[in-house]
Amino acid sequence: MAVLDHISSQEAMALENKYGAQNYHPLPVVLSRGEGVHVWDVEGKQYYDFLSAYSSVNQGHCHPKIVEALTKQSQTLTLTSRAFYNDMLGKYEKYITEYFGFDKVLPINTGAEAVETALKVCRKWAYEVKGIDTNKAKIIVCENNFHGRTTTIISFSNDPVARKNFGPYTEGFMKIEYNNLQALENALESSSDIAGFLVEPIQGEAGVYVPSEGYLANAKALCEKYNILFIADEVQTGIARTGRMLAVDHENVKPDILVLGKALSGGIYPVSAVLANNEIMNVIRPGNHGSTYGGNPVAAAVAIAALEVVKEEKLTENAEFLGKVFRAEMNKYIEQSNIVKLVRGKGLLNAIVINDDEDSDTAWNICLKLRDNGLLAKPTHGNIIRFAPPLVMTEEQLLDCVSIIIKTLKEFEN
Ligand code: IF1
Repeated sequence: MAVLDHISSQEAMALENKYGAQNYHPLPVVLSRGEGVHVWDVEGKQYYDFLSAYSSVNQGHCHPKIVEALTKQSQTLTLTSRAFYNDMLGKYEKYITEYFGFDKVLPINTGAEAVETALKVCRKWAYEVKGIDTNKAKIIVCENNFHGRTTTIISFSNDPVARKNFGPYTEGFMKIEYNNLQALENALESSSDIAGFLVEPIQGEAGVYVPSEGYLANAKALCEKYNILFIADEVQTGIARTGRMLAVDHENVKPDILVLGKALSGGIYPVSAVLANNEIMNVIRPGNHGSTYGGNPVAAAVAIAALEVVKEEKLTENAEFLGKVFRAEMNKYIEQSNIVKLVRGKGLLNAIVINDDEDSDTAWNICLKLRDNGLLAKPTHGNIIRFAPPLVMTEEQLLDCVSIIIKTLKEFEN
């Protein structure tokens, strides 16, 4: 078989199972094309994408403007490394810092790398600006967090699957309950060696867990009171997903360090970024941090286009509007449903909680049926299904999706 020959779903899955490390458990569907809110499998069946590559494809699959930026730049100059200047990076840095209102950006590739970058910046700030004794700095994180898969990040995860047998772990983190301001204040009072508070404005992996109103604003105020950095991991919630440009905008919070990834490229290329003002970012000097591909010209061109699309197509407003429609329609159904307990979320980052145990396979089976009915979603835990379609969806398409979801759920009512 020539490598590029057409293959069936069965053949494609068999190849992945045989030759790929088994670090995922994908839903059995093999995709070969995407456009806007749709993807198609190798047999030509069309689906609505309700995962959007974990909120990366906010701008829709293969957005022509972003693809054009990629194509054009990739025919001109792709990678110089940061050993030299390139003519795209500065333009991008000006664009993204003005877009989000920070003095400086540190460009990098993936979400986990961006979180690592933020942690390093925070620690260096703690020693050089705040004045914490060498190697004493602590960063507060939340229970049930998801910030990526590197050794340091899994060191402060409490998911046994993510961390077991990957030790020894990185020190210097304190874990507190999410959505608990008292726990945050207690932690802040417990030590003068605290450098930062790393938080997801909505916990994604935990099942789209939205904190109480005021949590983020009050947490930020506490951080200010104790002179520690508020680090917002907006890798999943950022870039219009929750009906605001950033999820912290719902509470008018300005993070000290902002972490972005995923939709920063619209799913076209791995692009992530850490933004902060000078008094923080200036602790980073040549040689302190970097990555061969970070800030490459293709990434710069793609990210500018991806951010332009968000504004040009008013994706923030669309996510806010469609999210309300989605939850209202789902709530009407849930009133008379035995199988769905509730829907929660903000904008187009939502989840339904299935009325079954965490270790049941009901959510998985519902996702298989949704697939058969033309809509792709993935369970998180055994009883939660995340719904995060591209933000370029129309109201008519969303209502079509709602009817697919409800029709499917009805097959599971008892
Ligand atoms: C996988 C979840 C989503 C993230 C936040 C950093 C990262 C992520 C808030 C790291 C990544 C992903 C990775 C993905 C599954 C996924 C996920 F279910 F695990 F929680 F989106 F919902 N901060 N989230 O959500 O970014 O290094 O992956 O670019 O396959 O592990 P990355």
